[in-house]
Amino acid sequence: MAGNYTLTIVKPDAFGAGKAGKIIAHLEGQGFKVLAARVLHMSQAEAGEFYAVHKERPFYGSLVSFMTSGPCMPMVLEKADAVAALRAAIGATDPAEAADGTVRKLFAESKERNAIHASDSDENAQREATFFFATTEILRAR
Ligand code: 3AN
Repeated sequence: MAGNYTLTIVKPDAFGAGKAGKIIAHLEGQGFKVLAARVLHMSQAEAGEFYAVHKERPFYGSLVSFMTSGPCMPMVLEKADAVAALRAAIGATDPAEAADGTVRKLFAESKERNAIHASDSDENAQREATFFFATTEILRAR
């Protein structure tokens, strides 16, 4: 299934503002299928591990504290060429630079509180999907 799925997270800003339903509807309208979904409030340790790749970046501490500030909604999404398709659908990291019609242009507040996460490679999609979901949960939905 490599290449056909990716991991997204409706982040605490968007989830807390009641935008999860609109974001899911937006993505389903573009042909993404939800294979797995859950709501959780990440611990510092969980968010720190999820974003370990950014450990040396100046915004790491702030990112971890934002991602643990409230519940979020990880989902595994299926579509052909899913990683690239979702990156295009969410838009640039900074909503001020995101193209019209992208999730971040429509729903994000700022470069940090930017509504949604999307895996940036097939390798990370696999790591991130199995960070939140058992492989069986993902396969069962297909
Ligand atoms: P993207 O989410 O577009 O892949 P990354 O991987 O560069 O962006 O950054 C991961 C997350 O870190 C972003 N979604 C955003 O919440 C946060 N972030 C990135 N750059 C900054 C920044 N300059 N200041 C604050 N937060 C940032």
